[in-house]
Amino acid sequence: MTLRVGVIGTGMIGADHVTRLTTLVAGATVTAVFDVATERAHQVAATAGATAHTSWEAVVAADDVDAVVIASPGHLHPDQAIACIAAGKPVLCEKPLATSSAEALRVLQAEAAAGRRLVQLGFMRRYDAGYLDVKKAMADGVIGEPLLAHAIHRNATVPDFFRGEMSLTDSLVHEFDIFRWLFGAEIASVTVLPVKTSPLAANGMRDPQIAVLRMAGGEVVTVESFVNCQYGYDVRCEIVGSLGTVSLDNPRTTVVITAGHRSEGVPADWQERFEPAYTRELQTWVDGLAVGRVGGPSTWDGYAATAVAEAAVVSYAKGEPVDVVLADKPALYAGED
Ligand code: NAD
Ligand code: ISE
Repeated sequence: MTLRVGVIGTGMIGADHVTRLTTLVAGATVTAVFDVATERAHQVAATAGATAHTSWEAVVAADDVDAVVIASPGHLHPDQAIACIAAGKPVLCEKPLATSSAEALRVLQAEAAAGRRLVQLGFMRRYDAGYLDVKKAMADGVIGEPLLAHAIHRNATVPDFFRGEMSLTDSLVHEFDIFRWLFGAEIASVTVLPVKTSPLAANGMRDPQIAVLRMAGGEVVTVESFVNCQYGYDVRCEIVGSLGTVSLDNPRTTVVITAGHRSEGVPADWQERFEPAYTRELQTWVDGLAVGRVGGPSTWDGYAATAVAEAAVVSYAKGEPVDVVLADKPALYAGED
């Protein structure tokens, strides 16, 4: 049976998800979309043969929508995800789950009260071949006992709507999730260190920044965030263990060697770098729903990552370490990885 999907938000990633669901993912079709940018919504709907609705609530309620993708701005995700839960419709909600831990907790409580998982978070890095290899190497003991990690997350530039704290709440939220997943532990505290600001930092942002994460198991992760680095999209990490290290580099591209120079490409943006991961994420979601299963990054993961981002914003303001305090984990999420 074909999964009929409604998409809320047809901006950059929403439109990409419509294209993927329409052309790359098996077993799904897009039947409904909504965006406050009406013209854009109609254009995207036309590419998929979908109906452009007049509200996001109408997408959730539509009889020809079995499941929903939320790709609107982060502060709208809680109300939209809770409406999907209330309608009993599975939802793939783009990150972040919310822009505050209190809002994220509202979604968590709604899903826990429903008694079954309906929400998967769009932490697509968990579907990236490179991160999966790193996780396997750590689990297989190849590097001995993992002790610490270094990571970088650089964007060439940011969209106009990007402001102040979004490098922590919208970009580094990926690292907050991926290191919880790699180390299999919560983040206990976060410190954001001021760095000399780039003269090319957009919108008055403090950019770059360094975040230091202390995992509950004692491991430490340093993460550089640099969202106006100019030269391309660059996401890397190295896990240091008691016997060696395992690294995630940019995917291999063509190498050109001429006249004493060796050069290779850098991905332009997240679309290029993580395209296979987005498609695998959506295919896994669709395949799971075909057998009545919701898996992948959960509402708990979305809540925990949002709580770390919130603590990072406080640390950014205070210039000191801030503990991450989490609510009790509902039984619904016990034993999930
Ligand atoms: P965008 O601004 O390009 O798109 C957001 C869209 O939502 C816009 O078209 C806007 O008009 C629309 N919108 C605004 N209010 C709305 C409403 N009430 N209902 C429905 N739509 C509404 O931004 P984007 O980069 O596509 O980001 C969208 C979300 O996806 C964000 O939460 C972002 O963090 C996330 N995202 C995730 C990844 C990833 O790697 N997983 C990458 C990019 C964006
Ligand atoms: C964007 O929203 C994403 O999620 C990208 O993966 C990330 O690299 C970028 O910094 C965010 O703005």
